[in-house]
Amino acid sequence: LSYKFPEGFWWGSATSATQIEGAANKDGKGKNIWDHWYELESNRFFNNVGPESTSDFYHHYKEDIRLMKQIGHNSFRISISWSRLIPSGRGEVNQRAVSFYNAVIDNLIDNGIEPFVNLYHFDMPLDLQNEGGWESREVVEAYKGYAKICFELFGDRVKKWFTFNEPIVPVEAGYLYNIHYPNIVDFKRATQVAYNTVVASAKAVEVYHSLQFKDGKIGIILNLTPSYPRSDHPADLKAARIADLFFNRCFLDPAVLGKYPQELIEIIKEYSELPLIHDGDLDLIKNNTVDILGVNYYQPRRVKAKEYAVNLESPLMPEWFFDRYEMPGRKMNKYRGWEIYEKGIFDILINLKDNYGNIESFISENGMGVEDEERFMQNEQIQDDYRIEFIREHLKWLHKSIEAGCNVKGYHLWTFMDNWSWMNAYKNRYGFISVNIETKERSLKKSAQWFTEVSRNNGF
Ligand code: BGP
Repeated sequence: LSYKFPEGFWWGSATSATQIEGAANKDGKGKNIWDHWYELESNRFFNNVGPESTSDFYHHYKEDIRLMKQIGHNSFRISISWSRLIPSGRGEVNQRAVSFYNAVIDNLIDNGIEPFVNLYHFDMPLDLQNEGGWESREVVEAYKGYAKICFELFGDRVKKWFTFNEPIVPVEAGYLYNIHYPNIVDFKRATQVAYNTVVASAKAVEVYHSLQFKDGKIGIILNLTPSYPRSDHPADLKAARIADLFFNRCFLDPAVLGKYPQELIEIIKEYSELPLIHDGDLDLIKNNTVDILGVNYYQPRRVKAKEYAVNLESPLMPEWFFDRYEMPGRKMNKYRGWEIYEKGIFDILINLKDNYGNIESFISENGMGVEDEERFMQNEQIQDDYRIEFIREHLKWLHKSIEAGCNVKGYHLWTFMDNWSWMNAYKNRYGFISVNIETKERSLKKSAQWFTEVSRNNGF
């Protein structure tokens, strides 16, 4: 083997409740913002494929876990659907949801697959959104209560917990760029949402640690997007630093170091207002840093200094401070339009080693979305050689980072099987396994077979 990984390396994949479970209106599940938005906008956004059925993991989980085992997974990330477990977000617990998650967790463990469980993957219960969502401190308290219930119900068996997946996404998509529900464009409110999420995460960490589970760890999953400046010119360097502050460090620093970067505070104070901070918050954040960090990595951000002065009449956005830069010659995923830059994974991990105490981490998402993947069907199998190459090249850099001393423990692909996605429905396929959306039939792509060998051999 040219690339041998350390003993016990975590091989697997990740998914989220809303994207795979289906059964969105069944067995007592309450509505979340996605169920609601889908009802409102299905024709416009989702080609009529929605979270109500998607890949129907809810009814196929046994078969899916068998497939996971077959392709060599030793770990798998799910998320719990808050509105399935607690239909109104607080109050009564839905016992059918408890049975479902117990069955999934037990089935994974029985098959030698360690469950990694995330508490929040963009899926606010609708009743709580109607109370203000993440802008409301009562909702933060409701989340704390939900987290505690999850730990108490499943913490005897689940040893890897995550408070949030990509908390920047609801901020950007829901409160800045008008892409996700509640479709608000307001920097000040976005700042409050981001801040309250950090507080909520710290509260969940505090509760988890107070329950003193043996061998358990709790972390957060961040989409760390390295910001590369166009040149060494000080203005470009500053632009890249500011992009990094807004998109990475606003969550990374409080979660891992227990404090916000001063430069970010100064920028926000100068152009907007700091969020509402409650007494004791800053100590809470300081004292409840995470044990482990999941890193989602898809593509870098190429930035340069602004070419033209900001229009001060336009709404405040992070992009006030930098422009995007189309680097000539960059390698693209031609099936989706995202840049592929494998070394980004190494740069992120070296940064964690050098500036974040070499916190224990793993790659919690990385993957390649491809439109119309059926066109690569041959001999009844999707021949996704492009995905094999994509994973292999990222793994090489991951291996290099381990050699360089980075404390990185695993690799999870996004995703196990094709699933419904927030804005693309079933357009971009990411899975090792393809799913026929009509019949729900599962079949292994070529990459699944390749990955089986990699995980069994612990390298390639
Ligand atoms: C990440 C999310 C996932 C997933 C993935 C792919 O940001 O954590 O939920 O959807 O991106 O993105 P998309 O489905 O938009 O192609």
